[in-house]
Amino acid sequence: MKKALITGITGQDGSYLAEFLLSKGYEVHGIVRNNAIENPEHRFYRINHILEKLTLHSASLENYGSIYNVLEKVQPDECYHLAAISFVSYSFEDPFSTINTNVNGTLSVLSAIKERVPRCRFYFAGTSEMFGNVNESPQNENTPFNPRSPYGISKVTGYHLTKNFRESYNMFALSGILFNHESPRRGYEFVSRKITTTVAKIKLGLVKELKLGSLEPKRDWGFAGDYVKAMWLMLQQDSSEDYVIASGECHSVKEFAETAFASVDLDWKEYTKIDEKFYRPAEVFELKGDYSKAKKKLNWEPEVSFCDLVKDMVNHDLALLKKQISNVSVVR
Ligand code: F7E
Repeated sequence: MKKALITGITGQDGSYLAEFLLSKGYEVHGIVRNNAIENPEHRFYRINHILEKLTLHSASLENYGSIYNVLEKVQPDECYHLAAISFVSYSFEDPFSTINTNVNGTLSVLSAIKERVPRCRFYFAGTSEMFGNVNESPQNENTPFNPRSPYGISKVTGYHLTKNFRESYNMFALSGILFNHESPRRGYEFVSRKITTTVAKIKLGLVKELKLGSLEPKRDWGFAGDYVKAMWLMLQQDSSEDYVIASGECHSVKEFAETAFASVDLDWKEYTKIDEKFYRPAEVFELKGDYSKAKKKLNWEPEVSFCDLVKDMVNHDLALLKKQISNVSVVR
């Protein structure tokens, strides 16, 4: 039985990946922070349904010794390094934590693998934010990086660390350059989930408006469940190479909102307001991925369309809110 170790297992991608690897017969281990163990109900809500099938280890990306100990103990065949400070806006507010966690955390995992399990295959969660301000569209594996945020900079550094360990120590280490990927498990701070949950609240009469920053930026939005399959496929190849994973379509924030409101027969213009507090100091205006290498070499393609993704997220949020409302009435 193959063993996989996932950092960031409690997040959106970690939870889908854990489910996927369990379905493939893997023994799945995850690294979680101590405060997650102290507050399991809140922190483990995405993995509660599979908790009994997982082995969790407490460690911190900021503490090399703790990562080293987990690698030594688990001896995984594959390691998926997904844990990171991933909210771009927050990275402007606290660039020090972002750089520290994302850069030193990646270096810790790579170093521990090199020392204790050099045969372990390593996946680094790269991102389209590494491309930043682009001069060519769509972006592929050869497009130059020009990051526009501390988050993007931290991920470019993680990408180069991964490449450097591959080249220097002959490790099977690669980066998946994933464009935006969403789902009903997405955190509420990201624009997709903020829109779908607020649309559901408006539909149920719980709130009156949706406040957003800039409506013009365009993103290439796919379904997270599709993207974790690509992560796994990358580690099953004969050689370690980097891959762009995307839907190949791009839509503006405005189109996302329009589609979400339309799915419950509401007009986005009546409810959406601009609030400059959500503007970023430096914006990335348009990203669109070219996943042709993944299609050719991994035989991977996205399965969920933009419209279905948005509708699924709204429907999920409607059902969740209705359940919460009925639970409150039962308690009363
Ligand atoms: O913003 C604009 C915002 O925060 C998308 C992360 O997973 O994908 C994600 O990064 C766009 C930006 O995601 C609001 O300015 C407008 O242009 O949902 P987001 P992101 O920054 O694209 C990449 C691939 C990652 O790797 C990241 O970890 O939407 N926007 N109004 C807003 N964004 C937010 N969050 N909130 C607003 O009110």
